[in-house]
Amino acid sequence: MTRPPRLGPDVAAIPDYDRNQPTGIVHLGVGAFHRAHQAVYFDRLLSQGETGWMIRGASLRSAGVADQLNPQSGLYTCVEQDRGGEVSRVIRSVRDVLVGPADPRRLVAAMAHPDIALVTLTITEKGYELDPGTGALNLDSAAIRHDVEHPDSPQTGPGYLVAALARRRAEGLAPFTILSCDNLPENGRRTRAAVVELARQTDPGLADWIAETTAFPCSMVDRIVPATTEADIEALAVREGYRDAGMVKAEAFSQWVVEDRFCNRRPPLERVGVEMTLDVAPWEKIKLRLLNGAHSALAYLGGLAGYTHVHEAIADPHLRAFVEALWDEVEPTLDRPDGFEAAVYRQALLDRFANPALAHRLHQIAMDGSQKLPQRLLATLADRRAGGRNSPALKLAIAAWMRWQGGEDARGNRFTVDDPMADRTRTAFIAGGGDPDRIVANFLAMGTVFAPRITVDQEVRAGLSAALGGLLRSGDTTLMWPAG
Ligand code: CS2
Repeated sequence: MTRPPRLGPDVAAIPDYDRNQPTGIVHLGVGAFHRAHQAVYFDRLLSQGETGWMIRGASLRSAGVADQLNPQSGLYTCVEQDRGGEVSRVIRSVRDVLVGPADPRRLVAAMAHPDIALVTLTITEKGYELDPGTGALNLDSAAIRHDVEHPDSPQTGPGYLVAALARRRAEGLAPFTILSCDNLPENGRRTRAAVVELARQTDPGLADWIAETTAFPCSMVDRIVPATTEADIEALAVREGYRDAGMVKAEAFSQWVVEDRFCNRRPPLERVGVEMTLDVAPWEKIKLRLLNGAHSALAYLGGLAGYTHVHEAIADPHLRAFVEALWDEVEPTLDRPDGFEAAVYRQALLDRFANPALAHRLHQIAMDGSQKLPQRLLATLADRRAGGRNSPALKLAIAAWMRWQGGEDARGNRFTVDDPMADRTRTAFIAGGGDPDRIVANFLAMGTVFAPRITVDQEVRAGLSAALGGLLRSGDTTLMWPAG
């Protein structure tokens, strides 16, 4: 059998728009989520005849995506997978991919180019170098210290933004709009805090200029994008007759809500289904607490029980009842924007989680829990305590995260905990010597994850200990919650 050709302009039958047009966007963190979300919206916009919104992608760590996409002229396939079947579309909005560490100055120069009006970000929660619990820039981080000492050849997302803005200011150019597309609460405000604070370390005048001139709109992004596997690439090759090392797969559902506050040219995203609004915060909270909160809870509790995928975990009657109880706890903490109906939203989430075609691995979601827990579960718990409400499902989810840090499921299978704080969380777990009170105390002592209003709360402490004690004794962690 001959090997299928690699995807490229001459291989796929691609409907046309002229890709030889100005690049208006630099995107930092060109992973699967960006390729299945923002880049798809911009591809649609360009297909409608809008110009000036091609994307220059950038990786801040490895050359992996550049090696996948550059030989394909930036082209890749987005495969939508639902129960009804699959729909593939070749996405053309990414021109090429730069690799930050290979040549940091080249990336800074690309961002400072006069055509660039917008810098979008999916650098993951940890990429902002903020304390997850407080949102303050982590000035002790080695990467931030590097960027303070070498502002012209940065390593971090905030470092690149500061370097490029400094150059634009020096050259008399307007700043670009900075649009965070990560699952952080008030992601625009947090990005602004990180960038202004970092600039202040080296150039207070620049910090003031950024604070006055640069817009950091908030945005809520939503699409489930499981990691692509080699089997997915093979299956696409069989179906389409070409090999695409950069393919991504996603559910059909996609949502993007963007705060309408730009300081430079603004793409007319409303033409391709993006909701432009003045206040994103209620939507962010709904999504972080209902979708991502349940995702993380299922990852730890379902993962400890030995499940591999989201659709398998949500089919377990105990875990399904647990997720429903968690959502009952979340609901009173939400501000309800017009058009939001909790019952409809929850049912849609259940259907999305149950999608077997995605094969979304719980381990993918379990990653970086120390960065995710504050906005997904801990803030909800704190809000409920302030309202005098008990939260057994939230406590069980948080206790399951603590148990997960031991790196062993309830059946004794070992796994690697993938988290920037894995050493500290593992020590917190091990040093507890199997005593739930001590383990919980060790975790609550981590000020960067747990806000003070949680750590000083004796009722929360006792509830977490009781839940963790049950999890440590249980050979089947799903039984920790009664089936509905
Ligand atoms: C998931 C998210 O991996 C995770 O932590 O919860 O990536 C989730 O799939 C997306 O936010 C859905 O929009």
